[in-house]
Amino acid sequence: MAIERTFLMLKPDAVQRGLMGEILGRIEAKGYKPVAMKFMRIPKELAERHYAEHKGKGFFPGLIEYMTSGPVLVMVWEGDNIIMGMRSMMGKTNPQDAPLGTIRGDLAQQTGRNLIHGSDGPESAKREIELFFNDYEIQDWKRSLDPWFTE
Ligand code: D4T
Repeated sequence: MAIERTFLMLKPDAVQRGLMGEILGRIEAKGYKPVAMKFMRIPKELAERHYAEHKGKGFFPGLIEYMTSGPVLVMVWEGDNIIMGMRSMMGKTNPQDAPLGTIRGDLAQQTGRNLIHGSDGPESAKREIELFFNDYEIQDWKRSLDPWFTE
């Protein structure tokens, strides 16, 4: 068992389309545990730092404009192998390559409106959690249902 934490973000399209409940419901039903949540408008400078690896690419300006166009829900969730588990639940970056049953496969059409971000590995999870949250905003808490999700 590898209990991990991952950074997730419901992007502006998820908020504007009223899909927060639908997406959070899937993550909760899986049994993952929320440890931090914040509803915020990302400043341009923070969006550029978050997506620093894509700076210089053709889609970068549009990506930053989209990500800063309205409020987002940033979160930290915990679970067994959650980083890869959430990547599977989200489906591929391009929703047209994401199978039905995944968040993007069921609910999105285009890469530029793909609803959700999730860290792609332990190092990016650590970097992204630290970029968006202070320690006091992250809750270590026990849930009485935990033993029904993980042995
Ligand atoms: P995020 O980071 O948003 O969860 O996306 P992924 O981890 O699934 O994919 P990514 O880093 O390759 O892309 C980051 C972000 O850029 C947008 N994008 C990407 C885009 O608008 N056009 C493109 O061609 C690519 C590759 C979508 C997600």
